[in-house]
Amino acid sequence: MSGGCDIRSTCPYCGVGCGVLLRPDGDGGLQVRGDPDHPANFGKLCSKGSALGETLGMQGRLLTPQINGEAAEWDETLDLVADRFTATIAEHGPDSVAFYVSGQLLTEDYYVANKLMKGFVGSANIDTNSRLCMASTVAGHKRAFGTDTVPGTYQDLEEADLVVLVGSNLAWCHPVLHQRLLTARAKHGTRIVVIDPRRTATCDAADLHLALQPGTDVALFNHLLTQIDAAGMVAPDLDATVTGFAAALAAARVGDVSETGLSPDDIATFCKMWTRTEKVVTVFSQGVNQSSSGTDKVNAILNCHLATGRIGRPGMGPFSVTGQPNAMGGREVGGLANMLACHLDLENAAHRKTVGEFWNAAAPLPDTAGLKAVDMFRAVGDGRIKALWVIHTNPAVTMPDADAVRDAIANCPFVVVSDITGETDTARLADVLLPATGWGEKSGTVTNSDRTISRQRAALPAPGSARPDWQILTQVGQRMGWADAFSWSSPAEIFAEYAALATAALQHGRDFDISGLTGMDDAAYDALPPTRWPARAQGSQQRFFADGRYFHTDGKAKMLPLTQRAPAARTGPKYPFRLNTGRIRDQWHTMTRTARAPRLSAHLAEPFLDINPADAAAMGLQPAALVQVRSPQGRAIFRARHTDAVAAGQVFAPIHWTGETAPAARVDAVIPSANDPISGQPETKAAVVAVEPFNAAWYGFAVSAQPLTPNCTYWARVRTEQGWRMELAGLDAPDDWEQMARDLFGLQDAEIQHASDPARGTHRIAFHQEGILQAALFLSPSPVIAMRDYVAGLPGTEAPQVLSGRRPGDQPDPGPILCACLSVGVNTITTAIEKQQLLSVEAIGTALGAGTNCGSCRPEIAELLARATAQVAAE
Ligand SMILES: Nc1nc2c(c(=O)[nH]1)N[C@H]1C(S)=C(S)[C@@H](COP(=O)(O)OP(=O)(O)OC[C@H]3O[C@@H](n4cnc5c(=O)[nH]c(N)nc54)[C@H](O)[C@@H]3O)O[C@H]1N2
Ligand SMILES: Nc1nc2c(c(=O)[nH]1)N[C@H]1C(S)=C(S)[C@@H](COP(=O)(O)OP(=O)(O)OC[C@H]3O[C@@H](n4cnc5c(=O)[nH]c(N)nc54)[C@H](O)[C@@H]3O)O[C@H]1N2
Ligand code: SF4
Ligand SMILES: [Mo]
Repeated sequence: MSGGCDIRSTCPYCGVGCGVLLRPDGDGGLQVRGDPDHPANFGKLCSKGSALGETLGMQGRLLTPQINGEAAEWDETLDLVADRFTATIAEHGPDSVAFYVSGQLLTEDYYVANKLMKGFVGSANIDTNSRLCMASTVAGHKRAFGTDTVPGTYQDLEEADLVVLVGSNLAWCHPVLHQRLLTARAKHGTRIVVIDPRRTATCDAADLHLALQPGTDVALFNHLLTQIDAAGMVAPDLDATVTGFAAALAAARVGDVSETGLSPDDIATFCKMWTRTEKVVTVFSQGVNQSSSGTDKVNAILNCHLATGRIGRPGMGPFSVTGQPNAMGGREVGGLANMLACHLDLENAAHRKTVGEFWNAAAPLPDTAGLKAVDMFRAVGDGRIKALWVIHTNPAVTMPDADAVRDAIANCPFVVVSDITGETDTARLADVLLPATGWGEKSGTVTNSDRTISRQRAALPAPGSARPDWQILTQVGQRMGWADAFSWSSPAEIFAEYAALATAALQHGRDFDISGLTGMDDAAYDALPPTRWPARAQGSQQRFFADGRYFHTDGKAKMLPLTQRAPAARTGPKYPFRLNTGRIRDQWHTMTRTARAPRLSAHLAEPFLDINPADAAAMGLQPAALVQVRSPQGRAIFRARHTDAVAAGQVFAPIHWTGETAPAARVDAVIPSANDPISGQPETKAAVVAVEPFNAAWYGFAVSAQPLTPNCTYWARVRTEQGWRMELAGLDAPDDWEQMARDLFGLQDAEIQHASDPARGTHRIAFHQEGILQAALFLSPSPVIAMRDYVAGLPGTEAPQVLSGRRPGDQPDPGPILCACLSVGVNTITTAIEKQQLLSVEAIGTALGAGTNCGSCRPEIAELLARATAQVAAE
């Protein structure tokens, strides 16, 4: 149990929203453990959560405001921001300014940003990265239920007999929830189906993997609806609670399930499992949302749950898992350009009146939606937006058509960026940089995927002169002339106002109810335990839709007639591949925090492109070669990984690398801005691209005790315990490799060792100072062969034999790290499986420790095990 000086808080990464216990280590750092009492995780943490303590520290932190790259005082900086926004609004109108914010903001920050823009600037030009993330779900929920209601809870996944994961890599993206599901399965045999064009770590634990053609989810769920009807599983009293069934079924019957490319057997198996299992939860995520038909995909899933009445009851229902820690909270405060606070609607005059009067708004609230993310950056690009404030997000990397977005930001007359570091692609383009306090230093609330509101609490002092985001926004609001409306002095006061507004909003009969949290004083707010909404002051807390009542004016839910649409971009001879994108286990988005922990970078140290072996062979790609990916929008370079996890004709690349970590591998540079027409969410999982070998004249692998920034065509760097490691490649070989190496490392005078092999064209160069290895560089005309994890551990030691690139003969090579917590490598595991005849993940855990801490790597251990045992069987 928790010790006396632990501070309870919440993990700042994914929407599972795990509780953590923080204990300052007295050295500016924090010890982080899972909170055994938090209802999201009961003490568990994944690899990212367990490594939180290693991501803190002052290196790279933004400590003072900056104006045009020069340190500045807060007062002059805030005056400048307020003056420029005020002047721009006066000259060009309220719609000439915009805020682009984030589902990682705390609810209190978000509330202030939204109030400032919609209530006082008088524009709805505030949008958030949730547009790239949850917008299709929001729109789908509103179409079906009348409100953006997530009806389920985590416990439903544990009580279900069948869990269907659609476009969700739960094992890597919501690891603790995935572990909860697997624990429940061990107890009562839950069956798991994964619907994903790609084989992921989540598939390792699945009974059935449906690798459907990208973007064909509507065809599949439409077909399921027809099978529900054919099996007589339509809820008998459906008309009492749901409208639109007949039309939805008629549209579904027109559909053609063969578009999914799945075998008739698999389709039949899936439909049988679904129709015959009452307790079914359908989890969905970005494979559904990030699509030009994302909202229809959401409704296709909701249709099936509504038709069968499998919603609003324990162990069943549709369940959208949120990505960011406060994606849900942002929806609640109305952070999207088309929403008002507290699940009220911008277009509804009565709703506007309630909010406008409550806020004592300076201007009439805007009655139409503001610019959604993609349109917002287009408007920045064509000069309609003249002042932009970006808070807690990195759009120069993560927006589709990212090069165009980067140029738009660079050319905008006035750009303010609030971040914890100035070293991001977006921050580097700012006129004004505002230092924000980060996780561990700030205080407020977040709402996770199952509507549980949890406190984040500060455990460390603000570094330098950093301030919390809510305070920065408040101080700008005051300076723009609205001191009374922006007068809070703590997050508790903001939350109190927000809860009061939510209570006033209840007159409109929406779902969002936190009336039970009104009137909390500072002490009550400080002590607030995790609380799931509805948190009603009066009435029962029963689950949503249990009584068959929904939020459309007729009190019913709506099923929608849906038609399968292909992704917006079509493959053809010029762009024959379909590019899918997503996440890896141990990195968070643009890596500004996770990449600070060396062990999180050990899992996958370089941006990659997964390509089917048949495609790789047809292209003559050698293993580990670099490939160039081209689309009409731009280019990117990745390391090719040949794997049948992706089908022929499809490729997959991760989203995490940036101008700071691998400038040639920003995947969103090749993604077009093709939006879902209803939600405005861009299709970031189905671009079309050409893939060709990148004809590098040389490849390099470098390790260094000091940070380094090369200038060759391709490089990718990550932190290690001993410094940095990096992959490099260039189109032109330099005349003098030694000089090139000296320049790369900035080591003009260090002692050099150089071994070259003229026959192979390879060079190995090392630099020592006072007998200690500073840096080493391995060069080759083909991909470099070296024991990378071993070499990466050498800087800072004597390492006389570094140029061999190999561990001395008697020591085995553990291979790439698979278990980040206990640093166990792939080779160690496969060798132990073979030599010690280990036959289960548990046995491997007992023998090596791998997978026994956070458990995030257990699916991959299971895959190694499956491969090894298959090999044995074949022998
Ligand atoms: N480790 C880690 N975890 C994270 C994050 C992170 O950065 N790193 N980010 C968080 C955030 S903000 C989010 S939004 C979530 C995202 O969580 P997920 O949605 O689970 O993650 P993704 O990898 O984006 O995409 C999920 C899957 O969609 C599949 N997919 C692509 N196209 C289709 C399709 O047409 N149909 C179907 N059915 N599937 C398709 C992809 O192959 C991919 O495996 O993760 C959260 N958790
Ligand atoms: N191709 C493709 N593109 C995608 C996706 C995809 O699957 N494929 N996924 C999309 C999705 S779902 C999402 S959610 C987005 C995520 O994309 P982003 O939100 O752009 O990525 P992050 O790296 O999370 O950016 C957060 C920024 O906030 C900063 N920060 C950290 N803490 C604080 C703080 O307390 N205050 C302030 N002010 N700043 C702070 C960080 O340093 C970082 O610069 O990417 C989207 N883009
Ligand atoms: S699953 Fe991992 S990343 Fe997500 S909240 Fe929990 S510890 Fe954090
Ligand atoms: Mo997201």
